[in-house]
Amino acid sequence: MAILNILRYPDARLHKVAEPVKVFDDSLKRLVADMAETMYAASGVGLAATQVDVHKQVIVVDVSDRRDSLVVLVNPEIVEASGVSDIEEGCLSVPGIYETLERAERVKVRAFDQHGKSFTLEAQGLLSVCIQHEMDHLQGKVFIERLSQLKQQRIRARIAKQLRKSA
Ligand code: GNR
Ligand code: NI
Repeated sequence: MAILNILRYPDARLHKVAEPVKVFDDSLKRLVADMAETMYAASGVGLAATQVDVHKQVIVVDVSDRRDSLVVLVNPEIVEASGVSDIEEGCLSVPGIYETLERAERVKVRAFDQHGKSFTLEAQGLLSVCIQHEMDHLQGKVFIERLSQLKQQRIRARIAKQLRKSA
């Protein structure tokens, strides 16, 4: 297993659109294991393959306190969504920035696991919001890009300032 490098906003590679997985081979299983290790090492609740510069529809999520409930979603599709949630979101690709977005409170997701077995998952609360956040990454969208242009401008200024301080 290996800890992978997580791309940081603004990096153009975060805007690539991920391709569906066609073969469930050993390289997919290795990617999932490495993504899980990377997510746990970074104390994140989710990670999309896009964030580690692999442009395939692969997501790992674990919203449990004990960090023992890994969910792997390959080629995920939202088949039902309802309600409105406003959980504050953060992103490993945009460290230090937390914003609340409008998301569905409940989603029903159809996906495959890393072995190619199909399943459906009904999620609510943080799990639901996290899955929506990760599916945005697969479409090349970072969560702050759903905010108003004014808010995005302010966030870009904050990130530039953080970068200057750390330089
Ligand atoms: O660690 C993360 N926390 C989080 C909190 C609220 C909503 C979504 C997330 S996902 C984020 C990890 C990440 O960047 N995934 O892409
Ligand atoms: Ni993210």
